[in-house]
Amino acid sequence: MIKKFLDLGKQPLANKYLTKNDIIKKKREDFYHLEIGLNTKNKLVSILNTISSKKMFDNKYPYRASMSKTMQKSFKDLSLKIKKKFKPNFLMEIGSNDGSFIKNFEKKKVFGVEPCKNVAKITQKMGYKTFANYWDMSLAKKIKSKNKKIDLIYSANTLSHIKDLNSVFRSICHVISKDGILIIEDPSLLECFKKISYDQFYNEHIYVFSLLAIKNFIKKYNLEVFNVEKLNTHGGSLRYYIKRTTNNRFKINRKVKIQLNQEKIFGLNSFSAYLKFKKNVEKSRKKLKEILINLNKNNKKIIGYGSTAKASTVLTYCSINNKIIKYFLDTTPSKVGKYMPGSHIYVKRYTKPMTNESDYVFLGAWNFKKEIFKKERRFIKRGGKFITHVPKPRII
Ligand code: DWN
Repeated sequence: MIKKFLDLGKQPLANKYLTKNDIIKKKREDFYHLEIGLNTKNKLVSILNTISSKKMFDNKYPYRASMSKTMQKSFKDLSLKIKKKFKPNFLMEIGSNDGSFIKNFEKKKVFGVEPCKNVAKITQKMGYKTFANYWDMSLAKKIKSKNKKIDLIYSANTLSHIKDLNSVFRSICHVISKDGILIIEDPSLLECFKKISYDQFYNEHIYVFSLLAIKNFIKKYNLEVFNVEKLNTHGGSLRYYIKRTTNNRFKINRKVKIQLNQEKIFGLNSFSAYLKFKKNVEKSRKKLKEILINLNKNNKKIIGYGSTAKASTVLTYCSINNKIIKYFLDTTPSKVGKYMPGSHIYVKRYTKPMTNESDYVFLGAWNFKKEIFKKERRFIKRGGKFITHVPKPRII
């Protein structure tokens, strides 16, 4: 049974940026009702009104993992760990994006699966075999028939984007060797609740996983989590190391039990924690609106930094548009010169560290605060102020 616990109202598709022409022609934007619910049986948390993958992950997809040093380092460190600990002969990445992970492996030892053709072209041009397809059983059968056995599959911030998780894991089981290892990483529901980072929920994030839910879900595929790592990336993620229950090469690490206990102690097992989160989100919205609207009333200039899918979600939920936030700075070429979905805030190219750009800067990419504050230390030193909504809306 699915119990709804949060309603973030009508939302645009979070990565559907508009061109100047779209704005002039007042192009109709797709909106959907963003409601979030808990599956009381397996504890999976998902959005209730989903958008088709074909509509979300098309050949104009703007996100590039390489736009942050934090993610580049995270993928490099993981590749070294994988080579040392698992020594895979042949591995696959589901959701290879612009190659930030697979580029750390020899071309003949790895291949990618990336449905967004504009993004798949990037790794193909780098010389990496990349299937520009959605991950499903038909692709799994094609891969299995043409490739030697796959002994490691990696997938970051992708499986939580695919509605049919049964097809996902059935297809993984079809291609991975009997002693193969699956490593997935996605935002952590526990961290989302602790940080009140409700912007983790949007059309692309069909699920926000917990270890509890993943453990429950993969049981029917004779899979089990044998290790789990807490990551600071993407606002607090979990990296799950998964094997077949028949694979005795790796013991269950005690970190699995520790994480499960932390999720249970927080209350992810009981609906009251979800209702408490809802209340916290509503308080957060009220406070952020108050800060931004008051600054605007006092004629303070506010810009945004890091035009994220998360930021579009927050700003739409808080009814903040280009009257309050003048523009966003962003490094991603495919976002620059465009307008954010919903708020229609213009995205300006980030070219150099800020000087006296603005009185206040809304931190859209709060998940990269450390990296950004390092880049903008002069702005901060000169008294520049950032505004964040995580964990509580405030000026920092
Ligand atoms: O799950 C998803 C994650 C992995 O990426 C996808 N569904 C979509 C996307 O979500 P997001 O847009 O919230 O991702 P990020 O990685 O938080 O976006 C960061 C944005 O900030 C990028 O547009 C790049 C930009 N940026 C910047 O302008 N200056 C980032 C850094 C670190 C910077 O210094």
